[in-house]
Amino acid sequence: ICMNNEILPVGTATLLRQACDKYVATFGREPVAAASAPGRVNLIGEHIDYCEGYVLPAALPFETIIVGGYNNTDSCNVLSVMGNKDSQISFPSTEVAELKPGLPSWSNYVKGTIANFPDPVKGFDAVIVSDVPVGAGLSSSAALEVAVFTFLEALTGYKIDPIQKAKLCQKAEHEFPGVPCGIMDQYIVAMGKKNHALLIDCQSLQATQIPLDLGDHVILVTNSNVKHELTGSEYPQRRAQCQEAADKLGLPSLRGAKIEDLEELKRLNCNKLVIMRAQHVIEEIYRTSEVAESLRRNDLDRVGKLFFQSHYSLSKLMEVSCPELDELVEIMKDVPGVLGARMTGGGFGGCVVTLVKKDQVDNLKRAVVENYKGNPTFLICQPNDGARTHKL
Ligand code: GAF
Repeated sequence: ICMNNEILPVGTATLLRQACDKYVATFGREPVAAASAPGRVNLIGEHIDYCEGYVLPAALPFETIIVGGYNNTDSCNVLSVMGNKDSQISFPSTEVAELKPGLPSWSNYVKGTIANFPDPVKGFDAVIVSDVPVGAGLSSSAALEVAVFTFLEALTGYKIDPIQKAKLCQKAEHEFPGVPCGIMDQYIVAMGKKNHALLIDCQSLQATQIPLDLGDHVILVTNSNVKHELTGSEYPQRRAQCQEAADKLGLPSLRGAKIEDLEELKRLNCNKLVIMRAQHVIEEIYRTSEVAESLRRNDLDRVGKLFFQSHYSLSKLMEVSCPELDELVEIMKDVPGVLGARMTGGGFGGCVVTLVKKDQVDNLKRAVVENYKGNPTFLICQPNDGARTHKL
């Protein structure tokens, strides 16, 4: 649903009904199990999860929903109605262990998750629907993995601790789509809390709930609607560079590094790019804790300043921004009521998060629509609960 360039969530009840109707029409029976998992937006702590630092994401009211049931055969049939074209995959339940990545690309998230589900799966039919924007850096992939996993829990009755669930879904993403992601997306998608962001310690995997009660301010998410290809090799490269810095310092990860260590890296003749990545990570870990602290104190001015700093660091040191995201932040920084803005997610396209006064949101949108060269869309971040099952 799109009004004035604003994307509104379809709503759980409507998505569930769509999925159930499609299931009945396709498989000729009523579904018996249903699960959902949301998209997410990261407030700060970017390119930090794989360095074992702090991240601060929130789950969104956009969801991926799966309904289905056993079919008394040994065939697994999954129909996706994401996007405007239906697409179905089928494979024998006896060959789950032999599943391999391949086309269509959405099926990798499904197959990877089924292959990593700890309990044997019997033949089933399922339908997937979603209103999580795809390719926007809002974690449609983690939403799909965690939704599939939660659906399998509902179907089989095999329950698992949500941290383990997040880890298995992360493993699925490493093995099938082949993205060496950190734990942030699967964690927040599995464990998000309504009206809260989670300050996740990616080392201990413990999280603190931070109420996102912003008074007369809101977090606006602006989708640049660009996705640069070429990103395939960039993400693993950043991860490797951060690990190289940690290795040079004799540390398991950059979590343990301090600002002074940058001098040590220079002294060790470390590659310049590696030092830039390390500087981003070390400073961003501090910024993330400080944003959580400032939110608790209700010091939104400080939160905004840290958002801008984070963006410049991602753009200049980590080099994961792109002209369109930089342009959006530049436009936004001069709009009244904007306290801070930064790119969010993996980068090279996707979205900007902006902390802005509620009564200036329309003004901000106008400024963006008039000045941004692309086609922006907007959504308001209203934090949602993480994955859950639904009674049918
Ligand atoms: C992507 C990854 F999947 C996350 O693990 C995280 O590293 C993020 O990029 C950057 O913060 O979403």
